[in-house]
Parts: sequence; C-alpha cells; structure tokens
Amino acid sequence: MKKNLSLLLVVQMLFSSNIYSSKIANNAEGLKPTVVGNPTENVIFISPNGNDGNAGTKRHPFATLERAKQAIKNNVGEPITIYLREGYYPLEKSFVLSKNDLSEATPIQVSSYPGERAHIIGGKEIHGFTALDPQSEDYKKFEAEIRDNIMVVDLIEKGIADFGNLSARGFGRDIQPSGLTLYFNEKPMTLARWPNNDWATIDNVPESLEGKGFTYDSNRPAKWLNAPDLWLHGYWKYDWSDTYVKVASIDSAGKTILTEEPYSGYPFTKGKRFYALNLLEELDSPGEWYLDREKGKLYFWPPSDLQNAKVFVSLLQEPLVRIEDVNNT
Ligand SMILES: [Ca+2]
Repeated sequence: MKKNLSLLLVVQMLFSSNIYSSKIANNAEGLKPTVVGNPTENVIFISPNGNDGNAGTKRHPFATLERAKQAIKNNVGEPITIYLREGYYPLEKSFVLSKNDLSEATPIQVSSYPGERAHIIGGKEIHGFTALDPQSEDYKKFEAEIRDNIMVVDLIEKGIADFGNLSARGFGRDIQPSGLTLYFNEKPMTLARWPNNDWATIDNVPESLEGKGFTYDSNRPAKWLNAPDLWLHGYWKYDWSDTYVKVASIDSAGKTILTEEPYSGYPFTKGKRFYALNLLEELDSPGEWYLDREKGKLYFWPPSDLQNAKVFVSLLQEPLVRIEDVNNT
C-alpha cells in the first residue's frame, strides 16, 4: 500500500455475533484530553445528546461521526482524537474514512471517552412491543400455556421495510449478511428453532435424495408444512463444516425433507446433526423470536423484563466501519 497517509484508528470491535453490532472499547489510556473550543483543534467530542450544529467540544458535542469527519477534513498535521460519550450510535451506512478525509501524517484515534462505553450500532432501537390480543388470530397461533409470554411489534410501523434475508451461508461460502437479527440488552436472541438447545439427526439418505435431502424420524416437521421460509442449519458430514440450507418441501407421510440449491456443501450424511429455524411454529422458549416478513410483525418471548431493556434490530448490511487507502502505523 502506498504510504501516503498515516492513520491510527484505535477501534476495538467486540463483535457479538455478526457484523451488525459492536462496541468501541475504551482505549484512551495515556491520552490527555483537552477541552477545546474549536473542532479544528485536536480533540472532538460526540454524544448521543449532541447536535451536529454544535462546535464539537466537550460541553457542546456533535451528534454523529459523520459530522466529526467533516470537522477534521481540513486539519493539517495535528493528531486528532475523536471521543464518543456514553451511549448508542445507530448508523444507517458504513462510517468510511479514507485518505481524502485526512491530511497526510495525521493520526486519528476514535475512542469512547475514558471511563465510558460507546456502542456503534448498525440497527435501530425498537420500542412499543405489546402483548398479543386474546381476540386476535395471532393469539391462537401459540400454545395456550405460552401465548401470554409472546410480545409483538410492527416493524413497518417503525419505518423499517428492508429486513434482509436468510441466506445459504456457511463453510466454504462467501461471507454474507445474516438478515435482520434481534438484540436484547446487547445479546443476540435466537431465531425460533427446533430443537431448542439440542440437535436433530438425519435418519437416512436414500439414493434418490442423495445430495438434495434426507429422511427424519420425528413427527415434528409435520407442524412446518405452511412455514414460508424454513431453513436448516447443520453439520451435514463433518463436525467442522456447517451450512444453512433452505427447505424446498417436506413430505410428512414419507418423513422426507428436500432442500434447495446450493444444497448442503458436504453431502447430507446419515446420523449427522441439524436444527430447523425461522419458524413461528417453534417460538416456544424465552429468548426466541420470529419475523413475519410479509406483514413486518416481529414476535418475541423476552428472556427477562422488557420494560427496562434495550432492544435493537440489526439493519445495516455492510460493515460498520470501513477504512480505505490508508496506512496503519
Ligand atoms: Ca423453539
């Protein structure tokens, strides 16, 4: 890489489960933050309560990383620290730094403010879950003993229309976004699945299904015949190679599952393990959720008090932070 720019970006990503959510670690040890009145000086502050019309000072912080980037554009020579105050920073697109945003030999440090935790989130906070209406059709979809635990929210009403998609990702395949994921108090929740904590196993692979499907020994899949977007996640031949496979059809009489291309990668093998996911019919334990993509309704069994929880859905399908054509020294 051409050494035309020295950029030090101190961002430690602690990924929770995928590319959508990260925390910026407090990595400002040794720095002597100065409260400055002019954002062209070397310390810039951003706060969730800030305003991009502010000066970017500790007392009058910016609100966004994009505004901070603008402020440093014409800086010449001085090292710059960008402090994010405690809180959440939802991004609707990648935060991109490139040689065009910086001056030559100007190291940049992006960090949470000492003693605080800043979270850069590629998603949106969700409020307004309600219990299921006992008179509704939804209520009847769940077993009587659990239906009062299920909460629902309309994501379309919240301005969210693109939910992404589940994809045939896994071993040996290109990295792909995983589709919308639900986070509860910073932890990814479980897309409704069966079995809940264990695995099912392939009963057999008849010659006629080789590479494309298998038989099972359970009455459970008979519940899934109307599921619109049913997936399996499995270790189909080796315990080090897993892929996600979309189900094409289920024959509950013949106890057969047929899957879609590109199938499983390493072929389906008798006795190997998998679970089924993305099933409203299997939302039956705390922490599970399901999204009706057609209606935009998200169903969730909260693992603990929802009232005081932070709930986000991931939306961004590109990296949170991208650094282009720079040199890390
Ligand atoms: Ca379940």
